[in-house]
Amino acid sequence: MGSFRFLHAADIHLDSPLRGLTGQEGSAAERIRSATREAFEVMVGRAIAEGVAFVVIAGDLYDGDWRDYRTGLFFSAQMGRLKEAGIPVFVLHGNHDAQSQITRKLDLPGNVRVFGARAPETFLLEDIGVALHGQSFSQREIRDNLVPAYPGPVVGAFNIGVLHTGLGGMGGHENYAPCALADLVAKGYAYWALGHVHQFQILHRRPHVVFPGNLQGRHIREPGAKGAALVSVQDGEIGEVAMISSDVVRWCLVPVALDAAASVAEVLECIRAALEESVAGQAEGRLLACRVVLQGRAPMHARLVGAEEYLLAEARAIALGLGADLAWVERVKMATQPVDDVGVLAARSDALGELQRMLNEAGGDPDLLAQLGEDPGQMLLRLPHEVRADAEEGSVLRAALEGNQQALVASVLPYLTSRLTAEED
Ligand SMILES: [Mn+2]
Repeated sequence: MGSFRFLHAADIHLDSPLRGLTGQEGSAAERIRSATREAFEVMVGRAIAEGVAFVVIAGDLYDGDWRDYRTGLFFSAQMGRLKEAGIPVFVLHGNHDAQSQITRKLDLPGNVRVFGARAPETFLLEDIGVALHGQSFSQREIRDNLVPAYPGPVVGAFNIGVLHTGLGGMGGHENYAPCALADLVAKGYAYWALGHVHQFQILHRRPHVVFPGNLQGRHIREPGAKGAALVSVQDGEIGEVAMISSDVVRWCLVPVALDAAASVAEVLECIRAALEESVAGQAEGRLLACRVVLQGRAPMHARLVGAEEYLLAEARAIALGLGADLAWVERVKMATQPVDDVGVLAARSDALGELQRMLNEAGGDPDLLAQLGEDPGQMLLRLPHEVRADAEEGSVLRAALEGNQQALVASVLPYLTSRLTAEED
């Protein structure tokens, strides 16, 4: 069997927006708008530079139906680059770009082959002895295990299974085309080129089962380097599986401890230092899209709660001041706590203490809690999956989704308290 390298990518979501980055000022705006395209160009350039034998795209090439033909034209142009370099491309469609989701279509360059959706299809690369097996999604929701219908391995070939799957329901991803790792391992293929889960991971070696992750993170829950898998095969045996980065905007959580900040100026200085450190340590030359998280037992807590808009503007100004295209602040999240805890307040004999005791009791009032759960509960059920999956740990929305009315009431406490105890400027 041959020696060659190939590139395995997935979840390109071409032309989908990066969430939370609207309102960007300056030269980085264009970079953010075109990030998924630029990341794809980086990947294609890398495939050509590395001289890969072929490229596999394991689903969700498109984010959904094209707004116009430009998305398809861009893809064709990139495929043309690979065609010139003599590199074939094998494309499988997933839940986002399932047959039923895409109404527009363009004829593709001759080096591109698309896996059919009615049954598994096999493509052979006879010169290097490779067989690729795959089945595209016909519709968005594939709830059956597709693996049993995939054909057995072609004897004497290097067999690759291409599949878009939630596997067993991993990390907030809808469990489409579910299957077990054991199903894949038992199939007799050498490599499973998976897609759908947006995080690079090698789930099994010999045979290899790999998620390459997406090419470009699209929101704060997709932080860090993103890219594709570059796979080396020597005499039919897999050698290295390397992650190559293709992201042009990198998402990053920036925690800022405010325990020692005693003035607004010192708060801003802490934010500046944290942003500088993140750019130096994590950006690797990319534009860093940051979520600043203010935390700690902060003397400035009461002054900061409710000042999110101001803090966001200041944090963005600081980021822009670091230099051109270095950092952008998506959001400033308030997670500080007051130096005095709730118990101290509740013990006070004044009106504030009374409010605190009242709110404490509200959390134990079954009638109030039941009432809180009813109407919003119905509304929450209608939220799209993406919104529900987006609800962060510890957020008010997450508490509401989990029917945790007690946490909802508790979330009101620190806000009211800090508003009522904030000193006037
Ligand atoms: Mn998917």
